[in-house]
Amino acid sequence: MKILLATNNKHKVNEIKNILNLINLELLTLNDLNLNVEVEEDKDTLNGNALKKAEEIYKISHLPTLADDTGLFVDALNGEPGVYSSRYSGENATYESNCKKLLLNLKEIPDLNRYAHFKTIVCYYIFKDEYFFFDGIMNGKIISENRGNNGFGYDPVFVPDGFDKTYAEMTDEEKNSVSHRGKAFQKVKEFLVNKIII
Ligand code: ITT
Repeated sequence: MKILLATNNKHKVNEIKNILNLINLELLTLNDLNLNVEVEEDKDTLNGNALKKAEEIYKISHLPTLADDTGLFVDALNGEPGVYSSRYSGENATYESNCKKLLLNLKEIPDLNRYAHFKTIVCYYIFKDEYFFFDGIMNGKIISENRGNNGFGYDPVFVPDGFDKTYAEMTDEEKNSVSHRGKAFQKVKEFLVNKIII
């Protein structure tokens, strides 16, 4: 069985491939199909963006498609950057500039109050108008400086609950075993194994 991953993010592709390592499943990327598509994430919910990405890519590829949308929700900032995590520091935002802005905005917030969570919504778009959602959340804290070189995005500033290292100080396997995306795609994996029998 073939499933297309609707993402241009190479880090995500690696994370997802490590989880959905099923014998009868061929996971294709946009790159594999030479699809140079950028879907605008203009919805105000993770579900809305995940569905939009999966549906638009399905319409082009006619393949069952998986898309995820993820956000970092910081309590002391009323849930910011949330759905707008990728462009938190503006149109030309980079991972570095986003982390920098986040740390700046949390400068006055004491350690005890730096709670945050990552949330992932995955949309699995199977046929026209037939799709399913899966979610994954990881709670943690935002530290006051970048630590670690692995991963991407806000990984260097996020310490998941139960650990004293950031996502960026973990190996891919460690991050996957506890992360928001790891949890959501484990649910996808169970769904594929149990319902579709691949
Ligand atoms: P797509 O092509 O799949 O849309 P993206 O990089 O735009 O890839 P998202 O919209 O899902 O990814 O995520 C929005 C931002 O949230 C992303 O740019 C990162 O800054 C951050 N983010 C997402 N997942 C993350 C993770 O696992 N660790 C750290 N930051 C993450």
